[in-house]
Amino acid sequence: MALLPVDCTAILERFGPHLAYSEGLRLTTGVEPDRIVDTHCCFCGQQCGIRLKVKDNQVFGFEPREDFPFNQGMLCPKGVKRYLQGSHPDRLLSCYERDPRSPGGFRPLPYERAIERVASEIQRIQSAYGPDAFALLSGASLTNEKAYLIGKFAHMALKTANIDYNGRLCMVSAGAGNKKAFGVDRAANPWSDILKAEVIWISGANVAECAPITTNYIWQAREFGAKVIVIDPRITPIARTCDLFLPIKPGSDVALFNGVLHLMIENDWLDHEFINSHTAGFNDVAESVKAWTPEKTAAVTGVSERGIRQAAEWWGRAKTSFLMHARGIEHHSHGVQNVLGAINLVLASGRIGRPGCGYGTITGQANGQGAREHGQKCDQLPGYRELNNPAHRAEVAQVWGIDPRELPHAGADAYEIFRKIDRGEIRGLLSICFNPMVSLPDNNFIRRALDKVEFYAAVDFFLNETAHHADVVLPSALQEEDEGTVTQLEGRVIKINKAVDCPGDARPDWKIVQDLAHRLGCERGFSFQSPREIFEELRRASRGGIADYSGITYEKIEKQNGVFWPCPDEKHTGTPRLFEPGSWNPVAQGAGPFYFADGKARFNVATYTPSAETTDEDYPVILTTGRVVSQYLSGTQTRRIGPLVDQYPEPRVEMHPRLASRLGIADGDWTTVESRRGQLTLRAQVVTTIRPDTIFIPYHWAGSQSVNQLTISAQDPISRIPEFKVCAVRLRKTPSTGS
Ligand SMILES: Nc1nc2c(c(=O)[nH]1)N[C@H]1C(S)=C(S)[C@@H](COP(=O)(O)OP(=O)(O)OC[C@H]3O[C@@H](n4cnc5c(=O)[nH]c(N)nc54)[C@H](O)[C@@H]3O)O[C@H]1N2
Ligand SMILES: Nc1nc2c(c(=O)[nH]1)N[C@H]1C(S)=C(S)[C@@H](COP(=O)(O)OP(=O)(O)OC[C@H]3O[C@@H](n4cnc5c(=O)[nH]c(N)nc54)[C@H](O)[C@@H]3O)O[C@H]1N2
Ligand code: SF4
Ligand SMILES: [Mo]
Repeated sequence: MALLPVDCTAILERFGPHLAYSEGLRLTTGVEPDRIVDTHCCFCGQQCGIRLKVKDNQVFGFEPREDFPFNQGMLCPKGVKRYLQGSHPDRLLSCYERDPRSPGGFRPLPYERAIERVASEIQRIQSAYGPDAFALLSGASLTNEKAYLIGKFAHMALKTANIDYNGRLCMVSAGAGNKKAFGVDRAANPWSDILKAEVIWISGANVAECAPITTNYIWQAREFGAKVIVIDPRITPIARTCDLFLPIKPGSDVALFNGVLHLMIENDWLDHEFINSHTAGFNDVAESVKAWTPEKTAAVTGVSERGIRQAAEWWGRAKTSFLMHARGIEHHSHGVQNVLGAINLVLASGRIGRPGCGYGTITGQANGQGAREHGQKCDQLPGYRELNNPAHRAEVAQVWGIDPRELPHAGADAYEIFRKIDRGEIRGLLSICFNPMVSLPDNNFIRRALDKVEFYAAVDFFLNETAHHADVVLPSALQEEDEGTVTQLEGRVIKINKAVDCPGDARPDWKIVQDLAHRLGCERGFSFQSPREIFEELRRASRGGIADYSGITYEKIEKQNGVFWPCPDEKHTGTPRLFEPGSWNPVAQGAGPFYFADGKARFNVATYTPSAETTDEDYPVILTTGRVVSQYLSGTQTRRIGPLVDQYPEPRVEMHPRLASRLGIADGDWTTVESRRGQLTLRAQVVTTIRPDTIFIPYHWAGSQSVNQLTISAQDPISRIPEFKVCAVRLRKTPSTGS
């Protein structure tokens, strides 16, 4: 079961001679499909519409969907190749249990025996150490139905407080910032509003590589005359086509936002009417940004005063605008402060809730939005309700038919779960759709924790690097092997349709979880026959919550090609623009557009603090990390798709020629990068597109190539997101790989 970055042999053997590319991205084959299934891409949060071609229970090709309003016939390289993972030889087709004597360290296990073994370990651990000693980790690639059921399983069957999901590494800073400022956590506008914006502000988002279809919206807006401002320590592909690029020092965005607000106030580029009628807290924020003069802002951010003034003027004077950000400002130990700083600029301008006046975080994973709404976050219940709120507990307990006192309270976040394992407080772990050995920071610590845990079971369709440490592995379904709903980055709930059956013993996650619940003696509440039945309960459980899906049905999604939440009843068509006057809002009840009792948005003082680890004589260079276009997340899926591997075969250390020459490093040289937590050796990629004080390494690779050996486990105190975007390193030329 070694990871083989090969093209999908089975598919190529079968259909290879017929494969041909034509019309740009469109794949044509000489094979006639039995069926064509309209669905969506399994990868990023944009959820492009895709049409899968199926023959003999195998997906062998695709077409982009012209009819889906978001991508309108476009796809990125990952979407184009996504179906190649389906019949990869590494696909898990049966359950496995650890057995050091078997080849690869695992031996196959019948499904029922695997369920039996996991359930009995859960019972053993929970009766010896208490319910919270067994933890669950889940994921945002899961459909709403799966996310909902996994949350219910944790809270009602296991009764553990300790469930969290991989969105903890992703968008929680944006979520927390949005809740503080707007009372709700969802993109405020549909992406079509980008087209009407005069100024587009992009902070910390490598749009062209990570949200490729969004590039098209931005470029169309440029055609109509929009000015594009990009803030990033690297000249990313979108930055190459922008009108103003601010090469920020990693970790200092909140200072930039405060500096721009300072200039907006000084020049009276404010919407006083909006601030007075629709917001609270402006005066405190105005006071707090007084100190952020252009001189001070420039000194802290490394951006020129001229650049700061230009950005403030364009933003300040615009009539319409769209501000978006992604992990570049969110992956920080002060990620929430960064987000609040960004929102303050939007609120001061008054440009939100109207056509062409928008704001949103670019979500990450397929269901980055929906999977953070239905109860798999460590403090959450369905409908974006809170575990520690007595009214919310009562509402959900009623739907589940239990006493609210049976529900646990908020538990540990995804990283804290590993600290608790290390301390012996958590003894057992089940992960579904999460690969912490690659994706969590300081992953040498994660490995040590995994060595300590008494029992670990993983559910995945590939044996990912964390599952290598498992005692039992259960094979799950690929996205195209089940149906369900997903909520894409605009807040539009869409439908994933089943194209093929699961191979071998693999089955959808919800079935595995339900079988476990049954084996634990929990039949009641876990008797769903289909994702549709789960969705019907989710609708009821979310009714009256902030993320209200109660008026959404599978039929309405098909008919409307997606439904934006909130959608409180079956006659309602959904809410594309969240804060539009007159939009349905369960909290303000007509008092105003924002989700607080008085209907007003909140300005929040956004405080600058340096990153947890700053550079010094020993570790003089900033390391920042992120993505490349052809690879996806921890790489489990895309490192198995040959053509994507060919595009970017191995991680490289991006560095500026000035830094490289100071260290005697030439392009392609082996370079050892070392932090206080670990080291790795990769080839250098010398580029003029990065700040000379910063290096960049993509994180999609495992083992000795994993950059998370170096990163720091500092977390934001509010959102608990790890600081993936800044740590201090030193580097040197190395004669060879050293490995
Ligand atoms: N190709 C591809 N696409 C993806 C994914 C993938 O793995 N591969 N993953 C999906 C997921 S889950 C996510 S979360 C999104 C992520 O999408 P993005 O957030 O756009 O991607 P990242 O590469 O993590 O970081 C974005 C940018 O932040 C910059 N940056 C680093 N530090 C700072 C800083 O302090 N300030 C500012 N302003 N910028 C900074 C980096 O240089 C980088 O260009 O992409 C989604 N789409
Ligand atoms: N250094 C650094 N580290 C980072 C980041 C960074 O920018 N820099 N970004 C962070 C971000 S934004 C994210 S989102 C995380 C992602 O981190 P992870 O969530 O660990 O990454 P994935 O690759 O999505 O891992 C999920 C696993 O789920 C499996 N999977 C996919 N779909 C399903 C499904 O439907 N069911 C089941 N059972 N399994 C499934 C995949 O095969 C894979 O093995 O990484 C974070 N880590
Ligand atoms: S942009 Fe995202 S959703 Fe669209 S094809 Fe690419 S990975 Fe898939
Ligand atoms: Mo993410």
